Parts: sequence; structure tokens; C-alpha cells
Amino acid sequence: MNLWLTRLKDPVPAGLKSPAELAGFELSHALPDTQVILREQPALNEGYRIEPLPGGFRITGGHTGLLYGAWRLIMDRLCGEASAAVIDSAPKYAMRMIDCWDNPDGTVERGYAGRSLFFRSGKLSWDPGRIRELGRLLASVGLNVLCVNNVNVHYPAQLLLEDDLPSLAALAEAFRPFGIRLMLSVDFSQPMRSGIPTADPLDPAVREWWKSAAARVWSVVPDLAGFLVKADSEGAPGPFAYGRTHADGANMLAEALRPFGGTVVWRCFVYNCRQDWRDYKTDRARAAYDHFMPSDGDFHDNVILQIKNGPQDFQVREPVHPLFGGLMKTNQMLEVQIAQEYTGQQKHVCYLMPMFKQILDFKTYMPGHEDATVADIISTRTLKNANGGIAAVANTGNDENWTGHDLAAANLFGFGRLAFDTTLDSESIAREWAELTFAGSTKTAIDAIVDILMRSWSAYEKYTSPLGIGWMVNPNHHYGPNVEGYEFDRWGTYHRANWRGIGVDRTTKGTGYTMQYREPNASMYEHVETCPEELLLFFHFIPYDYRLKTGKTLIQHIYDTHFEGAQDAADFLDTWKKLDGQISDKEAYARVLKRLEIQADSAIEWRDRINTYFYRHCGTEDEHGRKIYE
Ligand code: GCV
Repeated sequence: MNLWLTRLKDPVPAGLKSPAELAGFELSHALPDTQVILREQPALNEGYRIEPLPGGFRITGGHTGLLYGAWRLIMDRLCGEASAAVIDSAPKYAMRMIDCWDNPDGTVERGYAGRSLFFRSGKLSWDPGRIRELGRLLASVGLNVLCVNNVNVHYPAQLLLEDDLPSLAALAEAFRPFGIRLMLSVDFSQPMRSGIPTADPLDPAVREWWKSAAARVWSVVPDLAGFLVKADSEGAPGPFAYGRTHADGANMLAEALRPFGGTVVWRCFVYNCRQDWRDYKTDRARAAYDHFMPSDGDFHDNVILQIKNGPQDFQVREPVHPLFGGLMKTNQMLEVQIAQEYTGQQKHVCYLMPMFKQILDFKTYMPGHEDATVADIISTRTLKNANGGIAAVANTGNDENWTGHDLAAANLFGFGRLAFDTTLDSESIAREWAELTFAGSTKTAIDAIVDILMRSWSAYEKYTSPLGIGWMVNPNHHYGPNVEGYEFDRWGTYHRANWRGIGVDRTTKGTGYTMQYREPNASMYEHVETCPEELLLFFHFIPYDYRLKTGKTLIQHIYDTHFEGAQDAADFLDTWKKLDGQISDKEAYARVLKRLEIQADSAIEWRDRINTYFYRHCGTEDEHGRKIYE
């Protein structure tokens, strides 16, 4: 089963050596009756041009650009689009990455689609056919870097830099024809495994250790993309232990990787994960900006800071991270999560491209670049960054259908398509995915799938936590409602609901987080009247009887959206039931039906828990007299 490439019946054969060779194979296999001339023009790199010729096409492209051009042509043709015009295309970002949080024991942190595709029993181990199919899927949407192991580097993942090097080299070789380079997550304290008493980035022995580690790994994987580092975060080791900055840590690695052209991707997910809930001044949302802004300009040019889309942690709604537009002299990349950790865990349908588009289109008002959006800031061209990019935490695993929920594959497809071309709109991506995946289904079915996808993020948001406050999930595994699950815990994730109202005061009277944004965004968030209402509770503590722009009170809004969201989930199920017999792949139909049933039930649970919680706090009756449990 191959997701959106279901119509390509033949697997990729073993032995193809380069993207150009693969492009030839894919074209002759997918479009046997179309004559396509491939012309390599190395300067185009990952870019390509497709020109219609009498009776066929010519694709001119760089080494990998040829493959991307081939896929564009194949997918357009499979969707029945006639390519009469010349198409010129090149990706906006140099690094379009999938972060796999796979552990050597074969588990996947926040994995919802089975076990690891890369590891088993403590070692790298894979099914070559499956890796080729994964390579094909990722290449078909233009993704070019895959980080193979979890950013939480648990032993024995350290062996990837030691005994497991030959396997790493073999895996890199398997992905090479697809234009995909591997990246490794590394343990900042790893030199200590070799008897060095410290991991201090300014210690000469530590620096030497990393240089020789880099030489060792690049000697077997010469095109390794680099190292990904989670440091001083949620218990991971890092430079803070030695009184050093993140720039000290990242630059030390950058120097070790420079001779090999390697990049250090350094994560900004740094906060105090031992907060006391009674502490109203510490604000997890502020943490990354407070840690990293003072070092703006100190990072080497082969370091990229990887910044989560929001200041908390991949919630269904968060404001854009203030480091975007804050940092002026540092390479940046955006990290999103298509693994649906907080958005239904691939049991619920939640198509995330509409959210990603809002993030990419957000204007930060960075001085001198007032019109630049997040999409521009992370691109390698607009702000003349040496490096930049976009990464998603992967949603794939060894489940036969790759992503657990068949509709979750739209997020993998969509992420790749958007990463290559941020100007695409979410609905056309959804339609393209649905047409490719469910080819042979009725038009009614394709329209219904697109409609479900396009409504799904909003539905999920409606029946879960209100107006940007987030969390309210069960601790640890993060599935299902638990309104106070994190309220008295140490993770800095409080909603502060009481009998008067709900929300976190992040204004200058509260934690001061609003001032991390550039103007006019800072003032917009600072004032209740101008704060976008979908983020109201993220920025402000609001009484239940506060009137929103709709004229509804906050409490009525909470009741209404929860009834609506649960109804949306019920509608998705009803719609799907009506499609019985109209979806070409009967097994996929049955699998999706099961997941939509789970979602509809879970949405009711969410609705009732949240509504009851707030009803008990404020005692206000629902204006429409619907059942709210006491
Ligand atoms: C890989 C959240 C997740 C963790 C994850 C962490 C991170 O806290 O729940 O599983 O760890 O983010 O992004 O590092």
C-alpha cells in the first residue's frame, strides 16, 4: 500500500543509483505512453522546468530537480491536469526535513502508526523494500532530509556514532537515489562515554572528541546533512551545566562539522520543566526567546536554530513563536508536528495545512523587513540567511498504511508540498492528495473527503480546549480530555481557570510575554479588544460573562463550540457512512470508518468534560438548554 501513489503498481526496484536514474524509471513506469526527455542541468540543483513538446515533455533540472520535475509531471497527469504551460519550479527552502522520533528499541516517541521503520532490537534494521517506498513517497513531494533517530537520544542511540556506522552508511545509501540525506540526533554529553570527564563545549578534549566523531561519521556517510541537537531541554544534557551558552554549544559542534559541509540544527525548545504551579511570574511561553535572543548573531553560519511553530508545544492553536521576527542575525527553521500528538493522535482526522499556512503567512514586522512573513524569514533567499528550512515531526511508522489513520497521510503529503512551495493553498493540496489517494472513487466521495479534511482542524479545536489555551489533555500520553491534568503539575502548562474566568495573563501586567513580539503585534496581543479572539485565553484572563465580538458571553461560546465540534465529528462519520460503495479502496474505507467512530465518541467525551467543568465553575446555564452534566 503506498498512500497517494496507490496507482503505481510496481515497487521501486533495487539498484537504482541516482535521482536522475530514478526519474527515468518513475516516468517510464507511471506514464509509459508519454515521451519525456530528461536533460540534466546541474546549476538548477533541486529546481526544474517542464516544457510541453509535440507528443511529450522535456524536463530540465538539476540532479534532484529532475526527479522532482518527474514527480510533478506524474502527479499532474494522474490528477488529470493537462500541463500545457511551461512550469518552472524550485524549492524555497534548502532543508525540507522529516524528524523521526524513533528509538533503537523500535518504539517511536509520539508515534501513532506502529513501530519504527529504521530500528529493531537496539540497532538500525530495516526492510529495504519499505525504505524504497518511503523514499519514493518523500521524494514525490520534495522532502530532502530525514533525521533518523529521536531528539531524545536514549542509549543505545549513541552507537550510531560508534559501532553502528556501517549500518548508518547502508541506510544513507538506500535513501540517496531519492535525493534524501540523513541527519542524526546526537547526545551532547556523548564524549563522556569515552572517558572524558566533561561535555563542556569549551574543553579542548571535548572539542577534539566531536571533531574526530564528525570525521568518523562523514568518512562513511559523506553527504550526511548534519546533527540535530536537543540540549538543556526536558532533562537532556547541554551547555548550561558548564555555565556556557547555547551558542557555545552549537558553535563547538559547528566547527567540528564545518570541514564536511555539515549543519548543526539546534532546537530552541528550552524551558523550565520543573515549574511550581503557584509561580505566576515564570512563563514557559517566554522561555525560548529569553534564552536565545541574547545570543542573536553569535551562532556560526552552519548552525540553524530550529524553532517550534508556537511558544508552547504543538497545541491545536498557539500564537506564532516570537523568535521568528525577533532573531535578526541567526539562521532559523520552523518545526511543526505532523505526528498528531496534541491533535488527535491519528485516531482523529485533523488536517494541519490550514494551520501551517497561517503560521507561514504570519507577518512578524521584523525591522527592515516589515512585510516579511515567517515563510520568508526561514527561507534561504529572502533574508539572505546562509541556511534555513522547515521540519516536521514525522507521522509514519511500520503500520501497513504508514500513518495509522489513512486520512493522516494528507498531512505528510501536504507538509512536503507546502515545504516545497509555500504559496500553495491548503484546499488544493487536500484535493490533489484525495484524487491521487482515492483514485477511482466517485466525485462525490473526493469532494466529501476534501470537505472533511478542510473542516477537521476547526472541528478538533472546537471540541477541545477553548480559545488558544491548550493542554487539558491526559498527562504523559496526551490523548483525550483531562481538564486539570496538567494544572497542578510542573510543566508550565496552566490554564488558571477558577470561578471567575479562565486564561493566562501574558500582558505587561502579567508575565510580559506580549512584549516579545514586534510592534504592532505586541500591542495587538496586549489589549483584549485587539487580541485575535481565537487566542484570547492564551494572552488574557477573561471572566465568563465577557462578551466576545459575536455578542456571546465567553461561557456561552465555550458551550456552543463544544456542541458544534462534537456535531462536526458526528457529521464526518455520517458523511463517511453515506460514501459506502463510493470509495475505490474498500479496506481503506473500513479503516477510516473505524477511526471516525472513535473520533465521534471521543469528541462527545471532550464536549461533556469541558462543558461540565466550566458549568461547575461558574454555574451559568446554557442558553439553549442542552444537556450539560452537573
Ligand atoms: C521528543 C514534547 C513531547 C516530547 C518531545 C518534546 C520535544 O514535550 O511531548 O515527547 O520529545 O516535545 O519536542 O523535544
